[in-house]
Amino acid sequence: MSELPTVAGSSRDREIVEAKVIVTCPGRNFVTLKIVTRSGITGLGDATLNGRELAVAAYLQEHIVPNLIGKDAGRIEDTWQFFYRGAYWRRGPVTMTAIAAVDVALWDIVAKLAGLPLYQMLGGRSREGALVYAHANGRDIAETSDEVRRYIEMGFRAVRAQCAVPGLAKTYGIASGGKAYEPAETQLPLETLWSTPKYLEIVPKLFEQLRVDHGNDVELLHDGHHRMTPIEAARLARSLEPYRLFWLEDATPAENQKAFEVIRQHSVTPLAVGEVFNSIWDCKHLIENQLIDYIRTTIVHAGGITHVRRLADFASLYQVRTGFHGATDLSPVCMGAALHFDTWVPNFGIQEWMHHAKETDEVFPHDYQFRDGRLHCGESPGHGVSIDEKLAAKYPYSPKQLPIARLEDGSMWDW
Ligand code: KDG
Ligand code: MG
Repeated sequence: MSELPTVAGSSRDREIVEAKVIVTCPGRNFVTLKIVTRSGITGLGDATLNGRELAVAAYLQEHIVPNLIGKDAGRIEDTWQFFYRGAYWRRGPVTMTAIAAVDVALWDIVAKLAGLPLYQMLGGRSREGALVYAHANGRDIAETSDEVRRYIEMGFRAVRAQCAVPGLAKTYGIASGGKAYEPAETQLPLETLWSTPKYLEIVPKLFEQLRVDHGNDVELLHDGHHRMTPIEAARLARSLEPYRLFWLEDATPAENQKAFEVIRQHSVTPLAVGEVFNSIWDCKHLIENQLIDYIRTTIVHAGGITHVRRLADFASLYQVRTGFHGATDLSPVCMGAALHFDTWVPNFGIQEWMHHAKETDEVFPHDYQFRDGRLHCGESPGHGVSIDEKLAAKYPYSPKQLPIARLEDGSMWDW
């Protein structure tokens, strides 16, 4: 191919000469792909798949890195197609997370070469900042309400609220021992007990009290963590209608997408789903049948900016808006890329933001900043997130997995 010099350098300057997989645990585990071009520009992509980190690290190391060396970093689309179509084995969380890491790192490089913030490469700014929601949780309704107040006082306009379920020893998403809650806490999965009848008793009472305590201005959200059957989810969605939720998330496991028709038939509470989806094919039926209002599929777990842009454009045809997953197990690199995407995407809804630990923020210095209830992605070229590799090396990988749920009779239950 001819050497056409451009503002962004020649294809020789853009040649990938190094690709490195960095695994680190500053507060929790993260996998990061760093790509370096001949001209010395570096790009970073998040490759973290909570509890299955080393599967993606090995996929990258063994199957992707050897194919990257010598490629032109400017050929983002072709590289995406190479790894997606070329692998024969399409989709799935491990593959799509690995492809996402490459894709985000390449977008980072190309934006740096152009000297532009990444959102500018996507089509420019559509809004001043990305509305974010924080996580409030508590051991009872009063404590959860205090937490909601604390976030409102910090300037948040949207808060997700989760409350411990009376009669259950431990509820996922509720902090223990005064620490912030962390999705994956133990080396082997912690076995917890679950009761949907008990859960369905407390949740409407929680939101009734939150509206009494905080009025109607704040947006309130809730996550069902895929634990209900379709008719239980419909009952909850209907019972929450007076409290005007921004969304009810992951009401049922989403393999059975017909379930959303049942919920829709009974309720006008907006529905969000998709943090475990990996491709546009997982979302297609729900979106084109208008069974959901927000799609949560993220850049890191669904093939990167290149694929999620396609998904968001498709969703826009049906007035479905984005609401990207942003728990602590998605690294600051993913958050930086997501915020540039959020700054551009026309059908933006909201962005989740669970604060990372101090050590995580130190290993991944970033441009994004919180102001007036929104996150602002920053203006430096690329996605605005870097890595301190020396510091990262001080935090070796420490295996951790998500808890599992069993019913009170011992049967395994859904996430
Ligand atoms: O890895 C799983 C967590 O990210 C997830 O359980 C958190 O549901 C979650 C959320 O909405 O942030
Ligand atoms: Mg969730």
